[in-house]
Amino acid sequence: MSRLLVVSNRLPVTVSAAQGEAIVTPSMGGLSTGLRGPFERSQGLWIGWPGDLSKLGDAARASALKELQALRTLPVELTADELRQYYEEFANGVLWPVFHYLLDRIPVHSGGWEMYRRVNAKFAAAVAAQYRPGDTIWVHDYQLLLLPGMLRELLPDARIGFFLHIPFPASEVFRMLPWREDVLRGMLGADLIGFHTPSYARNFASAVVRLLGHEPVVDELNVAGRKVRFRAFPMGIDTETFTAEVEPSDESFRPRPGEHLLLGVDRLDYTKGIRRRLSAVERVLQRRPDLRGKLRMLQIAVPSREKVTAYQDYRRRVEEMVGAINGRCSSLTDAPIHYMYRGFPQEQLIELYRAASVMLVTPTRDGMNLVAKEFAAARTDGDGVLVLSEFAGAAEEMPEALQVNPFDVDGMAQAIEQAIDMAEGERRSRMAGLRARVLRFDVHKWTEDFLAALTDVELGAPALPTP
Ligand code: ADQ
Repeated sequence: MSRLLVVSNRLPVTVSAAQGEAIVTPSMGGLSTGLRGPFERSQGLWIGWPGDLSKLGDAARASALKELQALRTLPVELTADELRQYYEEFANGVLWPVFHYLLDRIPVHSGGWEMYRRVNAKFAAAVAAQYRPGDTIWVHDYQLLLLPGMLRELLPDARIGFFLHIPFPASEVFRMLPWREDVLRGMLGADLIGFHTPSYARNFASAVVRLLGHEPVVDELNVAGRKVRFRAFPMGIDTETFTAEVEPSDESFRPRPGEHLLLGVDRLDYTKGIRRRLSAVERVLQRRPDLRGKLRMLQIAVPSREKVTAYQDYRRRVEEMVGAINGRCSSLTDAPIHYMYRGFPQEQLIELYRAASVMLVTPTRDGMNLVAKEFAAARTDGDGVLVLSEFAGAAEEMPEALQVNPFDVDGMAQAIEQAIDMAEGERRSRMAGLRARVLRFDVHKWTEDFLAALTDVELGAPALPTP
């Protein structure tokens, strides 16, 4: 079996310091769970940034490096300046808004490109130093768009896969990026390029035709005599985790009799549509006095990219809005919006998914959105309603959700009312459809399909989760 080299901006472990000691904790992300099987079987290696090791003393640092090695991870250390320009300024400051169609968030002076290129080259050198003929390299996400091209130059015969976890925008939007040709050429260094949905793959094909003049034949391109394939591989979740029984936590949330719990769970990111969602909930409260005191919205926002100004601003605006709505709609005993700015242990998230009457997933754009899938998987009781933005990649596979346009706040409010009023029979039949697909196309199947396509093993017809 070919050894798997996984490359991502972050390693699947977090290094922290406590009383002078380094603590290395594996993180529980979907990606690391999905890759665990092939990674272990192939005795693979994961290459990425380990977090800031600079504050560790010599002994703690040496022990952290030893532990990372034992976990078969290879740290690419980045200086504070590299991190600021490559990650914060360019990847999160420029690429993230362009790829999510948020053109007014693109800074007037987009900085960081040169450093983005240099850090991608640093990753390329780290990968090339580890590479042995026969290895399979799988590069992840928008922080490393140039890496496949750089690797192709260093390792002309390597088998390289690339997966983009965020949307690939329409070519009309993509071409606004000043470095558009370099980015496409970087991606085309791969043998196989994966996207979450067929529409992103089509957008990519159209950008390649328009900007580089390569004509694809179905899902294949010929780039200087080399075959490059691109296709949708919709990512799934670790269903075993989300269908498991969980012990009630100390902090269990129990809706009062007759109370409807509306739930939002997101990274605090301006693409997640949290403000529009809150506004829709307020609209429901205004239109339906009968629901006052019976409707509670729980919004959990996990802190994210706190050093980026746009995220600090967005957090402030969300928090002001929570305060304003509660100021207008609370009674002496009740506030309708319950907001928490922190991460939650997975078991508690599962409990909340199970307690919710309605799950609100309303991003203005989202590559996939795994929360929508986690909610469906967690509903082992077969009940609960998902309100889902049509601009989340997940919408293409989840037609049984109540799909909404987050730019139409009134329409969203109507969908929330429809969800609250929905008869049990309809709730169950919609949920059964959602669950069947989520459980079948899980993260292990995603990994298996991508790696099978990358290693050219034919598994029969591509198994896309078509509704
Ligand atoms: P994200 O933008 O981070 O991922 P998403 O797919 O929803 O978005 O994944 C978020 C993950 O964080 C989920 O697994 C969720 O359980 C967890 N999470 C959210 N809030 C939390 C909280 N308060 N506490 C603890 N955990 C929390 C990017 C893209 C997505 C794409 C994924 C995978 O932006 O579109 O689906 O990668 O490719």
